[in-house]
Amino acid sequence: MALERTLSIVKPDAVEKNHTGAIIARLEQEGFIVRAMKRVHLTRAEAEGFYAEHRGRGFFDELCAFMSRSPIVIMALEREDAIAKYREVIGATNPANAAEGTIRKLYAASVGENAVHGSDKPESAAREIAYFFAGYEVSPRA
Ligand code: DAT
Ligand code: MG
Repeated sequence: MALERTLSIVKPDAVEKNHTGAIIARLEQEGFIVRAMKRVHLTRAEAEGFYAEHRGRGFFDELCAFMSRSPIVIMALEREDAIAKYREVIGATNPANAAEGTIRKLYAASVGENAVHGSDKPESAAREIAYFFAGYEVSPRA
């Protein structure tokens, strides 16, 4: 498996609880390289654009209100098999179903406020990284 990138977000609930550093430390322990990183407070429209695939679902308004509630920390991460490995490390969407020791099991309170985001497939990772980072920020020389 070649090197791959995934888009990671430490969501408002985890940033508010000061878990950002612990989550990044865990990701580094798991072999992820932080290729790009920033802290931003999304507008509602920016959150809606990011989660456009979920528009029309019952939880969409709640999700976008949550994601624009307070700052988030966004990272482009790199490692072998990054997308699948990252989803393994964060655990199931609903923390009640997440395996012991996963980031969501450790830090998330509910399915709506579940501490972290991760891309689900290569096409999503490419779109999501381009949504938040300019090309020069994630270029091979960056
Ligand atoms: P994931 O973040 O694990 O990729 P997803 O893409 O299915 O999960 O959904 C995106 C986010 O939407 C998820 O992290 C939390 C929220 N969400 C999903 N299902 C929900 C539900 N049934 N109730 C409330 N929020 C939900
Ligand atoms: Mg998803």
